[in-house]
Amino acid sequence: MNLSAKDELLKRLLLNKETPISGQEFADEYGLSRTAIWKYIKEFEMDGYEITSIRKKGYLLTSSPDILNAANIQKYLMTESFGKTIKHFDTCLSTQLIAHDEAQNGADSGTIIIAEEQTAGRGRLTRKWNSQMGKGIWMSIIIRPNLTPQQAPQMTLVAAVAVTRAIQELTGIEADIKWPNDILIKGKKVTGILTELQSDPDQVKAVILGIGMNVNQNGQDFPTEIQGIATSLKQVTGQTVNRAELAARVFKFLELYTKMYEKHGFAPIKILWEGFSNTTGKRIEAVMLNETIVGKALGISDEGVLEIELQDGTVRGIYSADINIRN
Ligand code: BTX
Repeated sequence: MNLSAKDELLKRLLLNKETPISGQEFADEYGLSRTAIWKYIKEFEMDGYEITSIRKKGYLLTSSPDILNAANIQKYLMTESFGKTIKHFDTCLSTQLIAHDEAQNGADSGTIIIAEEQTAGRGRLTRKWNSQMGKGIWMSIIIRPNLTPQQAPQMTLVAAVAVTRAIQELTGIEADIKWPNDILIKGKKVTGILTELQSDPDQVKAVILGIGMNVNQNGQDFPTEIQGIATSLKQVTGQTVNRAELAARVFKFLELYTKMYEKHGFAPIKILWEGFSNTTGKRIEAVMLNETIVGKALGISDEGVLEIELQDGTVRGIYSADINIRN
């Protein structure tokens, strides 16, 4: 995707902590004047970035107000273990890839891999997840719950409830959950969740929970093909949201609900989930790999399976699908 000159300049400053960015070279590359570059720098400073100007060399970023590193997030942390270890990357292909390696190497439950930008962020079924520099929360959480592989999809619902509660607590906005993994505001996707596993045949070794939250994008920051379906918290609230604080709230609820789930099973999560669901009671179309069915969503079972009543009155349990709401 093409970034604006201003966004590109910020990205280069963020990625080049050692090498100054030459204002003249950048201006030439973008066909701008040096004064235009200087104005961008002043705007970044107004946003809280600290930038040093080195004579004859260029600009160097020395401090950033809104970086998702451990120091910034841990200021807000209210957990026992989630977020105690945070590995932060300016850019990476996908935090899921790094988290899988870390989990394989024995990372503790609650370890977070988080990035400012993903260049190959992924959704389900090899779909792409747009993960623009500095605008969202792109993270993978390693959790080691005591679960069988069959139970693991329930962790998607645990995460969906945690994210929705965190958004509600920090911004006052009540988002909807569309089964199984979309968090929507006014029908547009603000967060996606991807649950992957490392497992033995009868015991999960690690759940790698990928959470992608759109936080501070403006509408035009999204690629055109998703502008109609994606939204960010900034677009909804009209205000810039503190990403580090939001990430810490997600960890708080994720730890709380994971513990609740391990102790009391899925029943309390189901109640919370139903409270946020925009799927239950609706006429829906469930698109699966090999078939599409239409019916009324009755709700989720005690296992987290979506139950759909078909036209002939029979009830089908769906484990994984894309849901389109018909009314
Ligand atoms: P999903 O398969 O349900 O959704 C993917 C679809 O959502 C895409 O095909 C596209 O239509 C749309 N989309 C892409 N990017 C965005 C976006 N930023 N906002 C709204 N809609 C979008 C959802 O998969 C699971 C996404 C998990 C992303 C996290 S980020 C951290 C971790 N690392 C990683 O590579 N993935 C996860």
